[in-house]
Amino acid sequence: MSTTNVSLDEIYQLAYNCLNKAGSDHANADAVATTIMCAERDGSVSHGLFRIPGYVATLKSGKVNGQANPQPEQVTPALVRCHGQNGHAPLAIARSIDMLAASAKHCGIAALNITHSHHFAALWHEVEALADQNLVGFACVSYMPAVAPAGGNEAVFGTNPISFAWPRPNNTPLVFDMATASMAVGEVKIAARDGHKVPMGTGLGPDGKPTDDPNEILKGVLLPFGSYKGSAIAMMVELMAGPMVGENLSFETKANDNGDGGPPQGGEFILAISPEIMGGKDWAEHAEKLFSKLEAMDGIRLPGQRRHKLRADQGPRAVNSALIEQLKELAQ
Ligand code: NDP
Ligand code: PYC
Repeated sequence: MSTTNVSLDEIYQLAYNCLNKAGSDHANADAVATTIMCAERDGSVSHGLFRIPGYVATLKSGKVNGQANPQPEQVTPALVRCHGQNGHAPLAIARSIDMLAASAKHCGIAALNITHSHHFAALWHEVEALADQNLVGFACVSYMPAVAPAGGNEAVFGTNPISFAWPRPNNTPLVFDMATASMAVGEVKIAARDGHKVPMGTGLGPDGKPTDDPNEILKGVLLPFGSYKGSAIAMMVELMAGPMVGENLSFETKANDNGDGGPPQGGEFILAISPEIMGGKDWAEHAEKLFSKLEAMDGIRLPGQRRHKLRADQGPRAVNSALIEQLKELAQ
């Protein structure tokens, strides 16, 4: 694969220019371009610049409102709601996180429901923003059917990621962020683009048979991670990011989508918890006992550590050259 070195500023600017040219106003283009730059910076390549053609397609098709002006509202002391005004999700999230954090610091636990927004990003952004305020964060979002429930071969669930962050004062937080599918669609697409196989168990081809060919899986279905256990968690996400927040299930989302290839409309559920109110003053010290034990073991690393190590390097990132050329055209 041919790559081009691009600085973090250039990544942000290229993303911003593509979105702005396609109709996003400054606030919306800035919020999405920031998540794209952070994804590339942290090595979340499947949710970095790779996603820009999809974001642009939704602006061009008119599915997404590039002028969305989402305003979070305090529904109860422990519940914040934000109608995304059919915009891309990053602006609604960015504008709502501080209200959610303040609610959790007051009540001990608080939730944020985001509706009518289009999520196409890695899910660690929102929970890390909570951990930065010494709060525990949990988030989940649904998608469109891409994953067969355990035992089946027909897609019903989205790739339905969940993310979790635990704050570590004076350290980077403990964060995991994972599709409840064996692999995110974005990762399967990157493997197909770069000519790599994927592990057996990732998905089934259109004939319903297991395969390690990402192109066949993209025509067939993904499998949930961990068989029926991952399938149950994917189902939980359908409910928590759907009916629980007043939004669609993945199969309903697909029925309403215009097929432009970009993010569909959906809901997101985010939970924030104050470990100090919940567990007492020594919460951080106590948790460190677990992290020290894990870090002392051979072959173990904490989730999130790969990204945080990459983040420390502020230098240029090697990005697929054909993608850069495609984005330069979109930005013109
Ligand atoms: P991965 O399987 O690559 O990683 C999942 C998690 O496991 C990460 O937190 C990762 O940490 C951690 N991890 C990986 N390897 C190890 C290891 N050896 N030891 C300990 N921890 C490890 O991610 P997915 O393919 O499941 O998802 C990729 C991205 O796709 C996510 O950011 C997700 O949010 C996004 N996505 C977004 C969707 C949406 O609708 N917006 C839908 C589906 C997915 P680390 O990062 O440090 O490697
Ligand atoms: O990679 O599965 C995925 C995905 C879906 C929506 C955004 N990313």
